[in-house]
Amino acid sequence: MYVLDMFPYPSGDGLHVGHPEGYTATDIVCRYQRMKGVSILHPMGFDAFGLPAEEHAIRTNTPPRISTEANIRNFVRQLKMLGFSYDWNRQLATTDVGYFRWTQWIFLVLFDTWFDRDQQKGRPIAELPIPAEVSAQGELAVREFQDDQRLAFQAEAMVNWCPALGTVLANEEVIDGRSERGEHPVQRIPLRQWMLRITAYADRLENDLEHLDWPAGIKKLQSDWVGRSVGAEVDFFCGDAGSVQDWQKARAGNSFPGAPDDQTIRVFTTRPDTLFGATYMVLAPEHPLVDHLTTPGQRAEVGRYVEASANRSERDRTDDRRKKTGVFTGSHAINPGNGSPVPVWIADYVLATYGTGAIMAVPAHDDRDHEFAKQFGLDIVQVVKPVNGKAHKECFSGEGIAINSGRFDGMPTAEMKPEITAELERKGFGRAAVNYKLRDWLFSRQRFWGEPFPILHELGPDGKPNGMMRAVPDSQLPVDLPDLEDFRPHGRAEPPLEKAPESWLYPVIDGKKYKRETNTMPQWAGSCWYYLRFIDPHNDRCFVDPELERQWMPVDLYIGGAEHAVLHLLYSRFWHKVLFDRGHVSTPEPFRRLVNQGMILGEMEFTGYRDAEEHWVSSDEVDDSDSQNLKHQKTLKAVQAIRLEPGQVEKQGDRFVLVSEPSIRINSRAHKMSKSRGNVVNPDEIVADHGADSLRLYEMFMGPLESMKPWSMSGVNGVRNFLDRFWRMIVEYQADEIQLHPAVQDVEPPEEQLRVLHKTIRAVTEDIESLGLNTAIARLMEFVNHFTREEVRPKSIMERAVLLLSPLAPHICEELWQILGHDESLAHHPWPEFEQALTIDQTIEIPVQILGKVRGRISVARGTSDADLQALALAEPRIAELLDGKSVRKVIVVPDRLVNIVAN
Ligand code: ANZ
Repeated sequence: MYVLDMFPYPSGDGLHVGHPEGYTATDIVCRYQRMKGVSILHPMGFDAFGLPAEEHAIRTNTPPRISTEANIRNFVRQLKMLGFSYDWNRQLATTDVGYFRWTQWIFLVLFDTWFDRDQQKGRPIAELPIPAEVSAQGELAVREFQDDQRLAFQAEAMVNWCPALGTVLANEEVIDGRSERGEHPVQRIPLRQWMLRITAYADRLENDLEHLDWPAGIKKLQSDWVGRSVGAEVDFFCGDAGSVQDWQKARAGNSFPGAPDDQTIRVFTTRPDTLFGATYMVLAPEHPLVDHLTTPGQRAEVGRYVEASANRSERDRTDDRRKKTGVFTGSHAINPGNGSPVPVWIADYVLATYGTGAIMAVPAHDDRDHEFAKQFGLDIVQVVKPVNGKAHKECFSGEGIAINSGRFDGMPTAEMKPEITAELERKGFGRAAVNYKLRDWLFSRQRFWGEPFPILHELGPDGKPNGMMRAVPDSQLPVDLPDLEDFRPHGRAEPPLEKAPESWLYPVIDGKKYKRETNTMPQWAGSCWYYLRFIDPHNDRCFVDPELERQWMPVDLYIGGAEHAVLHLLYSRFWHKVLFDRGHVSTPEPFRRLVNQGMILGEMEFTGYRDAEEHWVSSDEVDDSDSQNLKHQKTLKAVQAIRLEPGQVEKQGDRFVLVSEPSIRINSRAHKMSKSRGNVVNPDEIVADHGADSLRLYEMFMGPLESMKPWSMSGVNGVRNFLDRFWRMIVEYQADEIQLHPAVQDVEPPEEQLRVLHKTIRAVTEDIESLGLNTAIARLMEFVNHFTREEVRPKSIMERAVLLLSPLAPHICEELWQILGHDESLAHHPWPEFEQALTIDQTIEIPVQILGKVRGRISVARGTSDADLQALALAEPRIAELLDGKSVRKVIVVPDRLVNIVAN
């Protein structure tokens, strides 16, 4: 069984209490499964490239490797302190040269692969069919053709360039035109970048989700991220009014051209059925036809608009709260549905990078178009009405029945979509089309602390790169980072590695001089495949031995935070599929089962008040000036409620409210832990004060693994108390000597006690299997409550209790195991078995019905015969009373379940 944690970024702050949450859960599963005799792979490593190390390096003027390694040492110390049973021989960091050598190798697999759409499969570039006209142009043309098809390719991309940070930023890192870190201005500039063609795998990434045992929410997020949209492409004529008929004639006979010319605006729509309601069109400001279609009178205004939108991020442009802006180009196009001329506008709510970068606007049925049309006084024509009702006055975006649509009137939306698409196809005006939200993955960064690309640029006669590239030969991997005196960014969109020594920058290979690629890979690269390297971490011949890979893959259980729902989990699935297609791994998916741990919030900030009679008062009723008879309390009551009702944290707006009892809503809130709030809990302190087992146990006891829950110091005290009681159930101190408690005796247990034991074994076993770890602990607490009251605690029962607790609290249990007389660790001792019969209650309560209504209950021994059940039911006093004077027609008995009496 392969049990994997999402490996951490080794930040300078050390472990956060959020880390041990998932790590404890997987550790419990591993310890339990080992005791069941299962062979376990449970590794840990570090995702160690990334900005903070580099920024720390710049601030302190030390190479990033030094601080990274110090941070890793601290993380390892903390992880060991918590007793996680990792196989430390497999420890790795993405920054290890011996690791990123293989990250570079996998990059070269991507570089060597093209995607065959017919086979839906990645194949070696050598197998790419070359069109005759390309081969005719010679070797250079062939290589260019191949380079354009590779899964790793270079392209000019609009990027968010932040001069102050000296790097390109992801869209998520830019807020209102400024960098999230430091709030520096960000510009949109075109830059030659490495891209990975993840879009080729869009359908497979979506379809293969179906077979994964992942939370439904994560699957939906991934599916939305891929964002498959089915619809049609439609061409609108936008040339000279006089030549529209020639254009239409040329199109007749099913000739929809591969690319539109400058007389044609091509749009993508998911609602071809609304074509008759398209009253205007919108081009993205970057659309290639903007210049061509702008009339002289509009030129100045259009120019200003295009310039202004260039600096807005996509996220900003599609923010629905922003007022819509746009300008008229002065031109018109012809609606191919009804032949009407429609004005062509440009507006930044249409993105150049989605669909065709142009839309037909249907203001009666699309909210954004509606808002735009209202603002600029454009026509709004209803073409769909609700199935049962009149056409809406405002915007109706649902499906319904066609109106104002010529021969399609009366047709339901679902029927009209394929009908009108087929008609457009016949006329050569359109075709069915699919679009994806997923974009190709911008894969290069202008930073120092990342994996160098194993790519060489050929030099032209002028000594500058001539645009041709080759892979660094396998024998020359890894490409290590050079020693750089100065690795800080410098305000130009140029990577720090440009300042590397000549010998690094211009290697000579096979007698030929090249320039190295100087971008580095993003932090995501190393985490895309670390789970494979864990299987065979020291192999220097290949990235993983195929035999071992087949034995361990796929990962059986992967636990980590939900913040990785899309990027990491999508990127690694993509790489895995490429490796699968190329025969390097044996499974199409890497992670069979995924579980997200819930976020741990800071301690509740208690803002509840009680009046003099101890009644809760809402905080806005509190008059601070008279605090005489009001007590502002951080009471035990609130804290206990968290402990006793795990998961009972309710989200209200942006805060989390705890409901302790149905009638009382305690006014308190918990926030995400952050340095600025000062609510961060340090695991080192918890372990120093309460012990590692208390931290492990508390993290599991807070609530269901997957729920968000607030930290509570009194909760930690609570589990520590439990561990103390567990200890004292078995151990006693006599004059500083630890010895077995006198109640622990080598005797045959009575059945009563065996029943408690076997029920506990069963519950804990089932809870661990289903990751219900909080309830497993609750069951052990009940066990301790029972046995601390017993005068005699048979040793064989105490031993099994220790085994049951051991996956959760291994340190204290190993101690107890020794005290109970064992020399060897319990880690591989067989897990206790339960006897089914002993786990079932002997006396059960059975409902007695009269004519199907429950009228009474009888307590009987399990397995009581039908005849006895019938007799007992009829004799039950309340039933007998109700039956008085009636005649019993029939008695239906379901053994151990129910008795139903038919009487009238
Ligand atoms: C006409 C229409 C009528 C549309 C209607 C919707 C509703 P999804 O589902 O996200 O794929 N669209 C197309 N390309 C666009 C672009 N580059 N920028 C902004 N919007 C674009 O969305 C597809 C719909 O989004 C398309 O269908 C188009 O508007 C718009 F009642 O066309 B629709």
